[in-house]
Amino acid sequence: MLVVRYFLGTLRLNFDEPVNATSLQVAGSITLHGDRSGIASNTLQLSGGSSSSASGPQLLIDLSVDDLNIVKRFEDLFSSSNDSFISFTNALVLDMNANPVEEVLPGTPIQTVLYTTDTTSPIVSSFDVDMAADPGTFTLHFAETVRVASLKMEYITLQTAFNFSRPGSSERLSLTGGNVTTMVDNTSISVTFLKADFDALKLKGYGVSNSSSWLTMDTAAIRDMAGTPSSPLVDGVNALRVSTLVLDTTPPQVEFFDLNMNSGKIDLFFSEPVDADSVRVEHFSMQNKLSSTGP
Ligand SMILES: [Ca+2]
Ligand SMILES: [Ca+2]
Repeated sequence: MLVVRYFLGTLRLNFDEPVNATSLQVAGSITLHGDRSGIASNTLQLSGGSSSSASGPQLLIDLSVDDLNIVKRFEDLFSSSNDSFISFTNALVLDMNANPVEEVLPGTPIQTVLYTTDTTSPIVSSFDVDMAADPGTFTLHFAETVRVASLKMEYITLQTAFNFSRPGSSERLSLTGGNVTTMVDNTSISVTFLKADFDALKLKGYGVSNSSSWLTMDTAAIRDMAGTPSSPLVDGVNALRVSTLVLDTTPPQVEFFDLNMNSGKIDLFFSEPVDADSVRVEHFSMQNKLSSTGP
């Protein structure tokens, strides 16, 4: 008699007699199956896992982070008790007299009797910003697989200090949009800024240094594969500083200019925001043909 229980990435195996915990061999022994036939594509042979259980009739096995994130990418593998089956070889574990466990063949896997869903909120563990591209990009990293399509851009606020609310000169911008470039549900998600947001961030001095690049997020900015909403990153509490920042080292370019002979004004239009204080008019020259030296 054997009972499987899957709980937040932990398999609980109940045996009909005590087993020797030191003989446990998870990698290559256990296969997870998404259906009773055990032959469908929604299967995963575990590549690892660990247990701190003592010898006895029950073993708790923590799936490896890699295996768990693969499981979460499936829609139909260990998402409920209906698609939670396992098989294992007799290399899995020995009893107290060194007899191997009776194997359960892949064609007749056993079903979990109790399934507990993933109720742990995903949380951003780190984030990166690239200010060199135009528009730039940012990447959010999570400890678990998240559902890419659930990202709500307007729940994300970038700010130039840990604590925006404290009196000072910090600035912030809540994103109005952005283009997710990550196609498959994963533990990281990359987004290209909207050009308008990106230019506004530059004007606010965001992304000039690590200490001027912070992230805050409202609750439920994204959801994990079980639909559990993400935890917030709160201004002045757990706002997150950028990990890897690529600075803007690309020169601004003049895209076009207007000349008004009545007012005597020239308007210059650049590819990105420029610092008005840095303009040096004496470096401008005007000429009446394409080449000043040509015919
Ligand atoms: Ca979760
Ligand atoms: Ca630039």
